[in-house]
Amino acid sequence: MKNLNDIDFYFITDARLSKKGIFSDVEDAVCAGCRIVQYREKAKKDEEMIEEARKLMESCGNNVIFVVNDRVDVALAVDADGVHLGQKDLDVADARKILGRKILGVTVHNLQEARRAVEYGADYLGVSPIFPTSTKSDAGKSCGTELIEKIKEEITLPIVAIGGITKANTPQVIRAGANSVAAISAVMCSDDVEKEVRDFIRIIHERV
Ligand code: TZP
Ligand code: MG
Repeated sequence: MKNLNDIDFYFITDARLSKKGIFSDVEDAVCAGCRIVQYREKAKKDEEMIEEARKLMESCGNNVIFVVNDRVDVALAVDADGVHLGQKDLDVADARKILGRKILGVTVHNLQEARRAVEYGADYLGVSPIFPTSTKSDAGKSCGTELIEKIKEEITLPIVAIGGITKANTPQVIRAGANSVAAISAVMCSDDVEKEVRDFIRIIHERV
């Protein structure tokens, strides 16, 4: 069963940083026990994205949530489980209308954005960037784990922390209240994606 309350490590594809390709990476992540995969692709043509998304969705099967970054149209075309949107993408209120009951994740950088995302129907929040990152050039100033604590005080939606996350700083992020962490470079720069994802999942569940 797909349930946002079960997510721990949140896997995001990155064709530029990948060593073995995104299809192999997603298979590895699923094998490692990851419960949510985001297809993130900024450069390809629509039809190629749709083809890739379809293929990745097959690897995710019936138990792993599959969401598409940025592109509501691609998500609908492949009947993905949902979409992840940033503040510069389609507005959350409009996206909710289009998506019906599909999962809607929204990146937030402060408490006001978090409140608005909740009000207009987000299902989970991506809090970003927790630490400095070079993977996303326009990620903005890092908010630290303090923002997770602040959001957690008044919002009950699952929180996915992203930006500069490593195995070493994951305990601090989970202690602050994140339900899940996403890490791109920390996983992609390894030759063994499956092992990295397994390690992250173990660390997330360890008593911290
Ligand atoms: N959104 C906010 S920060 C980020 C994205 C996609 C990049 C995270 O990459 P890394 O390598 O885990 O810092
Ligand atoms: Mg976006």
